[in-house]
Amino acid sequence: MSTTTVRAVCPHDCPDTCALLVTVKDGVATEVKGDPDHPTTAGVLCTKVSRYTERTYHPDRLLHPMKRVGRKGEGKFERISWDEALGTIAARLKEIAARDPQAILPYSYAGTMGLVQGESMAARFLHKLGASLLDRTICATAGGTGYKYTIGARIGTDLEQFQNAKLILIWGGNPIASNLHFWTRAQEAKRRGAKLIAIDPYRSLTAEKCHQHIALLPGTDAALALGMMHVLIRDDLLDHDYIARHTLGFEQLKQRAEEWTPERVAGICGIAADEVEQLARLYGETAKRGEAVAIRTNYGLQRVHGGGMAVRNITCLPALVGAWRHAAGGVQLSSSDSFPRDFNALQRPELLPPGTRTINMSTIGDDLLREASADFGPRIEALIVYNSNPVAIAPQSAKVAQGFAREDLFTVVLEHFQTDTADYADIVLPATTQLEHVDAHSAYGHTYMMANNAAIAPLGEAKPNTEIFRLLAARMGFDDPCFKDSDDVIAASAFNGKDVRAIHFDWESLKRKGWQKLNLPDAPFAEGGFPTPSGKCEFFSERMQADGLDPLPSYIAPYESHATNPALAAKYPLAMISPPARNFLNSSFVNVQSLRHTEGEPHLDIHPDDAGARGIVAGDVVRIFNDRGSFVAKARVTDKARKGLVVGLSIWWKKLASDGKNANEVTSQRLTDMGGGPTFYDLLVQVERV
Ligand SMILES: Nc1nc2c(c(=O)[nH]1)N[C@H]1C(S)=C(S)[C@@H](COP(=O)(O)OP(=O)(O)OC[C@H]3O[C@@H](n4cnc5c(=O)[nH]c(N)nc54)[C@H](O)[C@@H]3O)O[C@H]1N2
Ligand SMILES: Nc1nc2c(c(=O)[nH]1)N[C@H]1C(S)=C(S)[C@@H](COP(=O)(O)OP(=O)(O)OC[C@H]3O[C@@H](n4cnc5c(=O)[nH]c(N)nc54)[C@H](O)[C@@H]3O)O[C@H]1N2
Ligand code: SF4
Ligand SMILES: [Mo]
Repeated sequence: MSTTTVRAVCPHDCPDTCALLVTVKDGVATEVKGDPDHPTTAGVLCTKVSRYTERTYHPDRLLHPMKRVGRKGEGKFERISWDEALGTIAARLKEIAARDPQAILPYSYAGTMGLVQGESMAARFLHKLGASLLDRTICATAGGTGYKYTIGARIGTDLEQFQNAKLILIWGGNPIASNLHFWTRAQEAKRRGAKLIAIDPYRSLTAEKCHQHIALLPGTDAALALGMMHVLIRDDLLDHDYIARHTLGFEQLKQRAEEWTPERVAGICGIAADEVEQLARLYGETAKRGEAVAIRTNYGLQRVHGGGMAVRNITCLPALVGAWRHAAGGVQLSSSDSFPRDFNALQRPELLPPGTRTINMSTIGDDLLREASADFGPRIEALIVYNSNPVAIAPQSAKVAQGFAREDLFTVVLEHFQTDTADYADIVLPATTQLEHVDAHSAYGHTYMMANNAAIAPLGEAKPNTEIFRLLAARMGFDDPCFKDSDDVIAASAFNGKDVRAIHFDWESLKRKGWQKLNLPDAPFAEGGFPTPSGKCEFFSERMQADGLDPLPSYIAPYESHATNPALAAKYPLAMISPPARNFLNSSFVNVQSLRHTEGEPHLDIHPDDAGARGIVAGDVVRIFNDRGSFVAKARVTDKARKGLVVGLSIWWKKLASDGKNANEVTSQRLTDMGGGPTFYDLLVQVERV
C-alpha cells in the first residue's frame, strides 16, 4: 500500500485560495486538509472543501461524454464516445463559423479560478475560432472599476496585516461564510483590542459577531461613505500631509461632501444620523491617534445600481485619514492586480480577429433571445459553457432558461455534474476536478502564487478543460504550435518572472513548494505611488468624467426602492437580497448531500413585522414574486432581516428546489453604474403564503 501527500490548491471562487494537502492511498484521494505551513491557510479549510473527496467521488460525477436524447432542459442523455462527441461539435462549429464565427459564444466564469483550466487553452481556441468575446462581469467588475478609478489597481491592505488594525470596518461582506481566513485575522485583531463593525442590511453570521452592526438599506453605501467624508472634513479628522502629497481633488471633494450631512445620509440609508456621526468619528479619531484603521470591503454592496460608486467612495476614505501609512491600514477589495500574470502568454490575444464583438455575461437572458441586427451582430447560434452554471446563476432566470431552450441553439457544456445548465446541452463533456489536473493560481484575497499538482488520475473518461480544447483545436485543423502546449508549459508562463514582484517564480520549484509569496512592500501606498494616471488617490477622476460619470464621489440610488420607484414599491414593497449560503459556493456543492442537508432547503428570512402583516409564521411555505417571476421558499421569521428586507441565501440548483426555481427568477438584468455588472441585490418583491 502506498500513501503520498500531494500539494494542491483550492480552485473555488473564494478570496482565500487555500493551500491543500491531499492524502492519496493507492491512487485514491482519501483526505483533503489545509496546509498548516501556508500562512493564510494555516491548516484550516472551510466545511465545503474539507469534504472535497465527497465531491470528487460523488456518484453523480459525469464520467463520459453524452448527447441529449430528450427535450432541452429535461435532462435525458445517452452515453457517446469522445470521438463522436468531438466530431459532432467540430462539424457544427465549422458550419456556423463558415457563416460567422461570432455566432458562437463561450460562457465561462470561475468554477475553477485556475489560470490554466480557466482561460488559457480555452481562450486560444476561441480566439482562433473568432468566437464572440465574453465580458466576464457576473461578480466583481462594478466595484473593481470604482476601485481602479480611485486608487489605480486592485491592490490593497495585505490579509496578513489585518490582525494589527485597531478598527476594522467589514463593509458589505460576510467573511465567516465567504472569506474565512480574513475572519481569522479579524478575530485576532479583536483579541488584541480592535473594534469590528459590520455594515450590512442583514445581520449575517459575521455581523452577529462584530461589536457593532450598521444595518443600512441595500444599495445606499455610497451615501454612508459621503456622510463619513462630511464628518471627517467638518471635524478636521484628516491627515493634511497625506492629502496634500498623495491625493488629487481634495478641494472639490470638500465642496461635494458638505452637501452630505449625517441627517440627509440617515434618511437615505434608513439608519440614525448618530450612527453616521459615530462611525465617522471613530474612524477619524482612531486614525488621528496614529492607530491603524482598515476596511475590508467585499462584493455584497456592489450588486446594485450604484455599486461601482459605492466602492469608489469607500476607497477614498483611507487617504483622507492617512490610513495607508500603516501596513494594517487602508482598504482591501481585491489583491488580484498584485500578481504579474501574463495573460498574453496564457491566452494568445493575437489569434483574435480584430473587431470581434463582446457580449456581457450578465445579460445572457436577453442576448440569447436577440435576433441578428446591425447593432448586435449575428444571432447567437452556439454556446460553449465551461466553469459556470448560467441557468442557475444568471439574473432573470426565466429569460435565461428560455434562451437555453431554443431548439436552434447548439450548446456544449463541460462539467463535473449534470447541472441545471447541463440539462439544456446538446453535448455534455466530462471535466476533471482539481484533484485530477495541474494548475497555477493567483488569488484575490492574498498574495501567494500557488501550484496545484494532480493528486489522482482522471475519473472515468473525464478530461481537463485544456485537453478538451486541445482536442477540439485538432479537429478544427488549428495548427498553431500553441495548441500543443502541455498544461505544465502553460502553467510555467502564468506569471511574468521578469517582474520584480515574481522574481522567485519558477514553475517546477513552485510545484514542489506549493506556494510562494509575491515580493511586495508591506504597506502598498504608505508613500503614495498610486497606479492612477496622476500617481495619486483620485478624489477627482478625469477618467470618470471622460467615461460620462460624475468625477467626484456621488450617490446613485437603487433602480428599485421606495425612494426611487414608489409606484413599483406599492406593488412590491420588500427589498430582496440573495447572498451566498455558507455551505455552498455559488451553485457549486448544492448537490453534495451532507452540505445540502446542513442548509436544509431554500429559506426566506423575513422580519416579524413584515411576516405578521402577511399572516406568515415560521415554517410557512411562501411565494416570492415580482413582474419577472416567482419562486417558493420556507419562511424563517427573524429580525436578522431588517424591516422591509427579505433574504434568501443562495444559490440553489433549480432542480433541487421543490418548484424547480431559485432566487434568480426575481432578479433583473439591469446593469451597475460602471463595469457592466449585474444588480442581483437591487430589486423589490412581494411575499405571500402559499
Ligand atoms: N461559502 C461561500 N463562500 C463564497 C461564495 C459562496 O457562494 N459561498 N461565493 C464567493 C464569491 S463568487 C464571491 S463574489 C464572494 C461574495 O462574498 P461577499 O463579498 O461576502 O459578498 P456577498 O456574500 O454577496 O454579500 C456579503 C454581505 O453583503 C450584504 N449586502 C447585500 N447587499 C448589501 C448592500 O447593499 N450594502 C451592504 N453594505 N451590504 C450588502 C449581504 O447581506 C451579505 O451579508 O464570496 C465567495 N465566497
Ligand atoms: N441570486 C444571486 N445570483 C448570483 C449571486 C448571488 O449572490 N445571488 N452571485 C453571483 C456571483 S458573485 C458569481 S461569481 C456567480 C457564480 O457563478 P458561476 O461562476 O457559474 O459559479 P458556480 O455556480 O459555482 O458554477 C461553476 C460551475 O463550474 C463547474 N466547474 C468547476 N470546476 C470546473 C472545471 O475544472 N471544469 C469545468 N468544465 N467545470 C468546472 C462546477 O461544477 C460548477 O457547476 O453567480 C452570481 N449569481
Ligand atoms: S472555498 Fe475558500 S475557504 Fe474554502 S478551502 Fe477554498 S479557498 Fe479555502
Ligand atoms: Mo462572485
